[in-house]
Amino acid sequence: MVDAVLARNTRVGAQLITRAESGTAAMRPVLQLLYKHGGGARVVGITGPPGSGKSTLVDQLIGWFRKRGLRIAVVAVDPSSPISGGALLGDRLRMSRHDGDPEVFIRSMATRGLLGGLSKAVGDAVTILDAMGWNVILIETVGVGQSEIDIVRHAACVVLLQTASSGDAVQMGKAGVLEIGDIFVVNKDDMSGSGRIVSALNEMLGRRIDHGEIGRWQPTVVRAEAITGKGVAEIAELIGRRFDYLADHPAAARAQKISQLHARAMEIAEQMIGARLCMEPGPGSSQAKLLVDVLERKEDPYAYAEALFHDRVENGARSST
Ligand SMILES: Nc1nc2c(ncn2[C@@H]2O[C@H](COP(=O)(O)OP(=O)(O)OP(=O)(O)O)[C@@H](O)[C@H]2O)c(=O)[nH]1
Ligand SMILES: [Mg+2]
Repeated sequence: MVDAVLARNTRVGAQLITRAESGTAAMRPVLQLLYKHGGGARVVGITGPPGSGKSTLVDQLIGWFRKRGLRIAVVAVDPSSPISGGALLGDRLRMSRHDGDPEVFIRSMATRGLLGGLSKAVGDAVTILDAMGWNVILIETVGVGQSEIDIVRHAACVVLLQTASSGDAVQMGKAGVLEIGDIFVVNKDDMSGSGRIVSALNEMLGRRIDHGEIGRWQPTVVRAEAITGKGVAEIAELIGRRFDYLADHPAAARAQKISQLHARAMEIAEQMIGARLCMEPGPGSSQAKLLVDVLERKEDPYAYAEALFHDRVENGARSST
């Protein structure tokens, strides 16, 4: 399967992503091999509030990149809804004009049935797609809070969409979402009120510059109409410029990668610890007495939690090494 993926077999690539999603341990050596073949893809996150035009923009970007001969993979992520059929179906429809193009690969991912978190699954999907040699990997995800920020951590360039109607930049600022944007797009510029959001964003980004970030990558605000294609060339060129910037600033690029890899490993470790803790659903025999002590208030729940952690995670680790 690894050979098939390295030979860019998209059917096998899709199968491996499904297996990675289910969190099976058998994927570990596969991912390990594939990771060594990666590193070439430009990974771009596209995020923003529900309905802000992310899929429409992704569709336009696919068209722009295809004209330049690039091979594109898209991961459309829906972390918000447990049964995301509707939204993801919409995504598929909006990108459907690329359906017959073998140089375009579109994959949807939802929370349902995922063990160990969506962000981890997206990381594995990126590992697989990167090894397949796609030039650009676009990750589309709804941007509303921390879990979405985790997802865009897999990207070296983050495009953040806003619209006048979604439009409370202050709210986004509070959620910490503004910090992660490298390129800001005020989409649906055909609708009224986008001027206000452009000024609000520029003002906030200006403050970022005042905080001693001169000489670093300076985010730009672009006005766009994804539906007509207005602003798309500028966005695509800015994405290119972001990667040029990273190539010209290897120390900054390396620091970003290192912190992303650490965050990714923390996510994986957290899942490993969780799996160890839950290997038995109830108390084991050695813990049953302690639980009675908690019941009788001789001990408290923290003491019981520590015992669980000690037995299952610490001792579990020792017995498996
Ligand atoms: N008026 C206007 N409508 C747009 C524009 N861009 C996208 N839309 C419309 O906005 C709606 C939502 O677009 P999507 O591309 O699905 O938005 P999204 O952010 O991917 O939505 P979710 O994935 O559901 O969060 C669709 O009906 C689009 O046709 C634009 O520039 N102007
Ligand atoms: Mg969408």
